[in-house]
Amino acid sequence: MSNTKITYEGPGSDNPLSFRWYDANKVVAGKTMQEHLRFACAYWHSFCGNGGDPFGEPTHLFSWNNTVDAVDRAKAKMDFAFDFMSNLSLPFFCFHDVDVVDFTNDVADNERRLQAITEHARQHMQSSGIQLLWGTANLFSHRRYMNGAATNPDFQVLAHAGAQVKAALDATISLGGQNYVFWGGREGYMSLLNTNMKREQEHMARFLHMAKDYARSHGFKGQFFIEPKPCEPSKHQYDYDCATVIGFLNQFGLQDDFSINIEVNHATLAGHTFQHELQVAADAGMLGSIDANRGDYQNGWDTDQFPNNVNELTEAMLVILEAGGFKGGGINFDAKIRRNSTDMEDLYHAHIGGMDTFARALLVADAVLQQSDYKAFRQQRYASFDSGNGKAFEEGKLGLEDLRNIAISDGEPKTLSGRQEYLENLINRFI
Ligand code: XUL
Ligand code: CO
Repeated sequence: MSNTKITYEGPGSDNPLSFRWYDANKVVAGKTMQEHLRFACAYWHSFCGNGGDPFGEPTHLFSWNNTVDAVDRAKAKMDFAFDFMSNLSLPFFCFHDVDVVDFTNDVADNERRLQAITEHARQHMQSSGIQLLWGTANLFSHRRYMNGAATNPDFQVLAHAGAQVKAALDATISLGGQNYVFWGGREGYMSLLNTNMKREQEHMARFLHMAKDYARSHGFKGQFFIEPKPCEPSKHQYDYDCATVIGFLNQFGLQDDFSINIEVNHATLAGHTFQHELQVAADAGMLGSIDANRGDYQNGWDTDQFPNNVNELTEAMLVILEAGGFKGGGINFDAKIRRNSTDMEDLYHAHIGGMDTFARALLVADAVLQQSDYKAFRQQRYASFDSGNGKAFEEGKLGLEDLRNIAISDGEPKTLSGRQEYLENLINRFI
């Protein structure tokens, strides 16, 4: 597969190794598809995920795993990764520190390893043109983080988290990374009986300020993203959903530097639709980036499957387009092929499917916005606030007694349909 360049062949193609909808340079709503979508490959799933699950050993066996030296092994993996991403014309990638090179318990040795692989990444980035959408530190896999990282009750664990974030920020900055992500998988608790929630959250805020101050003083101009998730692996995670994160950022003075990276399957685990979470973030001016995947309707955990539902993604693209796009971010495929998808072709099919589904959703959403009365209907629904007493209410010119008097003088409101089925049909009309 190493020289298989995937190209756009159009909807009529029967070639499974081609794009039917993603046409990178096609202009939609004033920008190319590539500029709108800013696709990124998630290093951890595509090049580290081995298909193992709690019940079974790895099924995805990579040749580089036989290389003994850690940095050489990491380089072999990276050579493959850039080949793969180039074949798919993926413009960005995202990584955790431990995805790109294996870590030990030795802080200084880990820094050395990360610097070595960062140099290798720089060469690949220069020759391929692929850029870093965001970097991050894995503060949840090592056993020392079992009680949290920045929220750990033991300061020495927090110090280790700081060392890792410093090194990951150094790598991100030196590679020209556009953003930096914090996903707090273990920043939460398993039992409130042993947890001081207030103190832990204050520690997290202090830690985030330290990271931000360090990065800013080392020239980092990008956005920091918090990635909400309600649970798993912790029973309760502090970054539960977008609304919770927005409250936290505002409470601790982090709102100017941080916005949100919204993951589809995390939204649904929180009991929300993905588009709900997008809208909450957009309304707060914090729609930073997205982790694209999908969950499974029949179970309640993070299955991280590749996106394939045009209808749902069209609702998401409507929010993204109306918000004016992402605040520095893009669409990172935080998704994995199934345990029994064991051929390299499967990884290609997965990304092609995800990219095509988003491209098609973009086209449909743009058509809904441009060619239907979707926008006009939504505006008209609130028309009673555009003039008269409704306008006076919005401007803060009425009191509660005024509402009472208007209720009497203007009588019983008309019954006004929300037209949900009509609007749902609009999406199908343009698919
Ligand atoms: C876990 C998850 C992470 C973050 C980065 O559910 O989504 O991979 O995206 O740490
Ligand atoms: Co994610």
